[in-house]
Amino acid sequence: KSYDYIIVGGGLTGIIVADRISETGKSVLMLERGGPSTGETGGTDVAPWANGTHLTKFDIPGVFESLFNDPNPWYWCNDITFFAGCLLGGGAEVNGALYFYPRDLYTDKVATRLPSTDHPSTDGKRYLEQSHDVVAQLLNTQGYSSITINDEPESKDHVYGYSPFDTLGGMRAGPAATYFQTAKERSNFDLELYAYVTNIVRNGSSITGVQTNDTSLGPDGVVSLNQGGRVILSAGSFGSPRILFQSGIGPSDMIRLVEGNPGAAAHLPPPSQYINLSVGYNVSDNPSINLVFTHPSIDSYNNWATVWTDPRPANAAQYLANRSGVLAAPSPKLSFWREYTSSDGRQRTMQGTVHPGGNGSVETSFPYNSSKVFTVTLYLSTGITSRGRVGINGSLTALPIEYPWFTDPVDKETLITALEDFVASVKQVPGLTLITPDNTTTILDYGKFNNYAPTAMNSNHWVGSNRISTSSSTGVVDANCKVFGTENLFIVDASIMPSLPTGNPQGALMSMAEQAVTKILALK
Ligand code: 6FA
Ligand code: ABL
Repeated sequence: KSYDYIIVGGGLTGIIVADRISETGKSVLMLERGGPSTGETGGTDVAPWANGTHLTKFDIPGVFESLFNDPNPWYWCNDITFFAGCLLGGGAEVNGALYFYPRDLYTDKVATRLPSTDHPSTDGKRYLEQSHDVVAQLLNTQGYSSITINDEPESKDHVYGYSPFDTLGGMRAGPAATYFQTAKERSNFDLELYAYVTNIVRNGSSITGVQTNDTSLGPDGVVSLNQGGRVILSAGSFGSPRILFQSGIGPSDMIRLVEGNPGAAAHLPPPSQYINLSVGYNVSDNPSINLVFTHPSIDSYNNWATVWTDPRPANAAQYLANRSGVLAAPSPKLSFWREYTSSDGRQRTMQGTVHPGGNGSVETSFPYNSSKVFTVTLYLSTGITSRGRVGINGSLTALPIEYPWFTDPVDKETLITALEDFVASVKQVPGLTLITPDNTTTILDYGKFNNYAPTAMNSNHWVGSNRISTSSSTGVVDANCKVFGTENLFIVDASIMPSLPTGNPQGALMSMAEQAVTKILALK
């Protein structure tokens, strides 16, 4: 069987692309390397306390933090050195579900398909809000005001609000619960799970199909395009670059690594057909740093340690009864923003996220009560100038070759200023104590990361490794998301986004995917 469109990757953006294209009647195949995720998609990783239901790890928002201490974390991609979800739904199944409408893109379509909520419990009440209230008090002393965040996407200076999520009916939703549900009803839409794409098959600039590991899908595992067909890569910021390298597209040092791998080398086109593009360069991720506080009012919720195996019985019963209560929401409780004008004259945005618990990140010589801690993550977002590079090693593992955080010292200086501003009025909130860093470490020392591992600045928001641009010397795809130097290869995923949005990126990425499909379908 051959197709008009082959979508590689059934993650956050790939599902949207597949749904919107299948809507037109074109034949669409979506190839996803992982298996099912939520109960609705056939996932079976049901919580031990939800026996007899279809409520999996990916359905129950309140088990989010347990994804990071699961003894068998099969859902993380095993050949990427940072967190990425390799299952149907991709990152949207394993993320914190924070969902911000972008301030500068067209989002009506996305918001109609998947509206955000800042009160995910089905009874409309909010739970476990102590850390929200304490930080709101602190921010009030600094001139911030409270807003409903997604009602005013433009407001990103001195504002805070209840964190909004992409849950529906007290369950994790994302594209798998929305766009995928309409796509899968169409007879012109096919999905293959556990289908790993290594490379695209091409004749010079003309793409003829994709190479998979599944020989039931076609001769030697190759799935072919129909005449005039197109391949769209949606394999993510690490996954899409790796497919390009294995297709002879990218910088020569990366293609050389593929040539050195006998299995992969066999699929490379002849060197005369290599396309030299800056694949992997220009990647960015928010630098972030955690502060841990204690306050007598806080319930740290056992640092989320038992939500998967043994949650508080009343909370489990309430969630099972009607998807309400503490477990209907992931950990974040409050989000806030402040704009800075840095010493280079550029505007940079600081974002903060607050969640109860310390997740083992507490380092202090202070005596403190671990049942009363909460974490504030400060990120630097829009306006950052630091960029890194992602690529592969000789075993084809995808990884950062140059870390993207603080390659420009002005980014670092701005985040340190933001940290100092944030803690400046701690004493004005009765009972509030900063415990990491504690009073033996100044914010300046902490913010210089003398004791802070560079990779701890990771935010899992990698964008830009195949950035969209006006020319092949500065980017990988053109304004229609088409890979330079090809006739029918496109990329729509986080890798094309040239710089970070003001908040956690999934809302902006979904909006981007809607726009991208519109452009691709308009192309003759
Ligand atoms: N973003 C938010 O907006 N809010 C959050 O709260 C948030 N939290 C997290 C988080 O807690 C974690 C741990 C992570 C990892 C990310 C978070 N993000 C958050 C970021 C957000 O999820 C990502 O930015 C977003 O998912 C990126 O969307 P993409 O579509 O670009 O990429 P995905 O990883 O979602 O999908 C790629 C898909 O391709 C996967 O399903 C993968 O299995 C598949 N794939 C990859 N290579 C393939 C191959 N060779 N063949 C076939 N399939 C492949
Ligand atoms: C995001 O956007 C980030 O990518 C995640 O790192 C973040 O979750 C979520 N949203 C929620 O804010 C954090 C967890 O809260 C930590 O417990 C965990 O150690 C960390 O991700 C791992 O990167």
